[in-house]
Amino acid sequence: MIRILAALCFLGICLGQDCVVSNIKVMQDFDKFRYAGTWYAVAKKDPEGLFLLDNIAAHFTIDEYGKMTAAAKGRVIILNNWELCAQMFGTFEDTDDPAKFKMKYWGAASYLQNGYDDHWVIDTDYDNYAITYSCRQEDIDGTCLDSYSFIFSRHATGLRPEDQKIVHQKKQELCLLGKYRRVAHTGYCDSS
Ligand code: RTL
Repeated sequence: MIRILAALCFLGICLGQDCVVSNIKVMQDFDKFRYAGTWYAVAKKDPEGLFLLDNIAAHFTIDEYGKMTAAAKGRVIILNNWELCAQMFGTFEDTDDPAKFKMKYWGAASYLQNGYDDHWVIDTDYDNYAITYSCRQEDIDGTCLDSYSFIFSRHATGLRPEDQKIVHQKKQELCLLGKYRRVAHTGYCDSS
């Protein structure tokens, strides 16, 4: 019996984890004012297609109307072999859930990607780590077919060991454990 329970637990069933996007738990009582400021991506799970490669940092601002905006930078390779530091901008629309935003984004240059993505804050302690998630395409069973996720830190050097434990748990809840790659910070975008 114990073994069967352990096996079910291993499959995620006893964690209440079914990988359905609408069942994903997000940050409770999210406070965008505390989220504001600079975050460095220390790990990411990529979506399909072109994406930010590394040296990714984002600065979130709340304007006088309470609307959140962001400026982000990251190394990209476009047109197969043109490497550059992409300067990106995003505006966030509030939704019924304070931790779930709709993000309109575009690049400083017209040849950079633009789009309209979910921006869900899964968890944060505001001072050290934040985990964001975006599902671009849902399957008919409600699970996600194309997602990306960032592990952000207030420091480019990484996360504290105590935060890594929480992040590991959240990756599992997102059904993305093992799908993240470390994001290098080499100074590539520092001068642009
Ligand atoms: C993140 C933080 C908040 C601001 C913005 C973000 C997303 C940027 C994306 C950029 C993709 C750029 C590409 C350029 C190549 O043409 C969530 C980091 C805007 C998704 C692929």
